[in-house]
Amino acid sequence: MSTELTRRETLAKGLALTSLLALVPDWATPALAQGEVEVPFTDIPKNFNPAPPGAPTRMLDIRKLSMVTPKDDFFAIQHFAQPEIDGGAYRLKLSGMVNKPMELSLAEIKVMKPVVETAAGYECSGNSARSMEGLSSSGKFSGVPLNAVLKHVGVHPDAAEVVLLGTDRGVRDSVFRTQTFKLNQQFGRSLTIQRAMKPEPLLAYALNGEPLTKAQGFPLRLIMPGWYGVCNVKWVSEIHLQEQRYVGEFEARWYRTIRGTGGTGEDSDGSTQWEDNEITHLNIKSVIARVTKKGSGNEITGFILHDGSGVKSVEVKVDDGPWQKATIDESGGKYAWKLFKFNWEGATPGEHTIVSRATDAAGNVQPEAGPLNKFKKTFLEDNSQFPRKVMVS
Ligand SMILES: Nc1nc2c(c(=O)[nH]1)N[C@H]1C(S)=C(S)[C@@H](COP(=O)(O)O)O[C@H]1N2
Ligand SMILES: [Mo]
Repeated sequence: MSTELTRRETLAKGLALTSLLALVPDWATPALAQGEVEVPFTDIPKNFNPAPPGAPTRMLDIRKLSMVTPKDDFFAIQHFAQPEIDGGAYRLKLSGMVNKPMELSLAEIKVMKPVVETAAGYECSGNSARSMEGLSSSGKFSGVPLNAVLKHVGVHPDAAEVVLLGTDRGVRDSVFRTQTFKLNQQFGRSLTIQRAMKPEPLLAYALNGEPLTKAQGFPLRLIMPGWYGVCNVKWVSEIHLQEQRYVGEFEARWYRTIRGTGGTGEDSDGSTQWEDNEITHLNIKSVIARVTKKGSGNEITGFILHDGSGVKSVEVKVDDGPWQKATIDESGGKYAWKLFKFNWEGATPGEHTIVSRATDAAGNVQPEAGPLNKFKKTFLEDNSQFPRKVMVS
């Protein structure tokens, strides 16, 4: 009883953040493939609804896991109302330290070369167990590399920062020392010119071969493969080049993680160095998404979010058993999420706890929540292991 309450309270707190608390029916069971029998999770809060009809925020029901997330299941989240943009009237403004300031129509952008398709898997940096890890998806984005557009307009030699501004804006509290201001702010994120000129950043106009929907940033968005969702600016209206650093709300204030290195991670002992960490590359994370009956055993399936630099292993642990290697499916491409499977033999009837952990090529091991929380003070970038409870019949 009390555990249930605690979990609900935690969930409510987390969801308040994204204004997602929906008191609607149970989390519907996803369609199973022919002959597939679900081994149900017992840890999904009763009132948890990942996609309330008409709600601007949508989570993926992770039990519907597939290598390519269908466009209507793709998660969606943003800070302001989703702007309605007329594709015909749309113009992308290129301003600031460019040789030829200009405005490009969607048709002009769509004929630019090269046309690149990149499969990219990402999550919101606020994704965690509180949202049942559903603020994540992986899809095939196509568009034109940002560097092609920048070369087209010509970059001034002193330009150091590429600012991408969304059409969306709204009134937000801005805190300066002891003062709070109500300011009308536009969503914006920036990249250094070095990062912007790399081949990966993509100005995407399509997802899975279809034009972006309004929720996905129609008509044009940035995709930073291997980075957290916040970097993927939707509804891009202007790209502005400047010499000084961009310090907008969503760059310099909101999307920072307070992280420690060294020592024990306790504030008081003085040996841990604390710093504000910019939210960029995805931290290695694996999540168990579904369990099904398979022959005499059960099959555990999940996904891995990563920064594209390689995943060394994923392991699964059942109850107090040993860590055992799972099989990784990397067929989605370098920056797509990876899937994993584990054959769970000899499961006894009753409730079990199963958990996964991934290790990336650099040797970073997905941490347990306890140790992670000692070194990370803010809630963003929670890549902790997510133990799940299932009922075997
Ligand atoms: N213009 C704009 N782009 C935005 C945001 C926003 O509020 N405005 N939110 C960001 C955040 S926090 C995330 S996690 C991703 C979500 O991308 P998705 O809705 O396509 O899944 O969009 C990013 N791009
Ligand atoms: Mo996000």
